Amino acid sequence: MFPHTNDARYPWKATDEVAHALTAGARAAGRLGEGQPDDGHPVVALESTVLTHGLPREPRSMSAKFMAAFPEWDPTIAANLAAAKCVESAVRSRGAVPATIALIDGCVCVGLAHNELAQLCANENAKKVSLRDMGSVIARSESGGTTVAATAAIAARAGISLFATGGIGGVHRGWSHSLDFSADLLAIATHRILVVSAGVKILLDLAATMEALESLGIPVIGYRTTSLPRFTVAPDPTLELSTHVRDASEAAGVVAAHWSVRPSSGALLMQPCPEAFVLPAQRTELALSHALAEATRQGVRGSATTPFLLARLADSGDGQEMLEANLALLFANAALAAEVASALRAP
Ligand code: PSU
Ligand code: MN
Repeated sequence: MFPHTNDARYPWKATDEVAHALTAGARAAGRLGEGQPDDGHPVVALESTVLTHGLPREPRSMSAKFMAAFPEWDPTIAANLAAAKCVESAVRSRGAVPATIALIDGCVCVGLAHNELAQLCANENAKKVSLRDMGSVIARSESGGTTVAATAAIAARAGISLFATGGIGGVHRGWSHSLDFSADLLAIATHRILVVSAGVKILLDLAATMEALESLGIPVIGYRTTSLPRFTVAPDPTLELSTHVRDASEAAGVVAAHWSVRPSSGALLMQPCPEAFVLPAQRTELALSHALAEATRQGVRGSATTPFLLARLADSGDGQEMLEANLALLFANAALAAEVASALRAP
């Protein structure tokens, strides 16, 4: 059974390549008996809310600049599926195994076969599944995309310690009225996982999110940046990080040392959006102010807030650039996570 501690009433499923890599990895770590040599590859977990509640379900043509950077983009299939395939191939090309995590018909899936990925990307009824939602979706045999929080929880339980996403959730603007802060923060604080992102989603209260991360004891490691990456916008020089690294092996060193003292807690590695795709902060802020006002007018609350605001930004005048930036940073984070996963294996 997978994972071996699980209850048979609530099935988990891994793709063959993920199961193989995890079994070999566990053996190498001394958790299973000695036997064949460790021939497993490192594994990188990937979230799926970005597929079910973020990226378009229609095919999308991209700019010449984007196609030059990512020639494998397929403009003839659903954009969310095309994105998932590019993210997985970014992980594979760096020698790691991708494990896109989702709930499908109540089954906890760690890695999706192509047909499962295509079905999830096409499913308009897929739920947004965060920490609180997992039990209900599993018990009712429903399907959904897992948020950073839910993905981190499932990945850690499966024995995966690397996870790549776009931007993490955090403390929302207006938190003093709404007390809205993402379960992503709690999940990262309480699971053994390194989450690679392009920082905090720009729509949040970034300074308040930095304070929350510090209070929760979550290390935020800048990758070739000394200040906080802001998703599709350049890092904010006024929000200084406590530590930064120059390469994947240095990042692996910091997180391994973190786990030597706090083995059941997570960490964040943040790299800025690839320079060619960065959006100007002022234009994004302007679009965001309209989106936030509209959310207030419509009374959008709870788990609908983040997808609503991101969808409004995607519909703004900068929508295409925002989509391309979002994809470029997703691919870059997947590649970096795969590199750090390999570096963590190195003796
Ligand atoms: N990307 C999107 N839309 C989303 C998310 C990502 O385009 O909704 C998800 C991420 O999975 C992240 C979550 O973990 O939003 C945070 O939502 P909340 O603030 O409700 O916790
Ligand atoms: Mn929320």
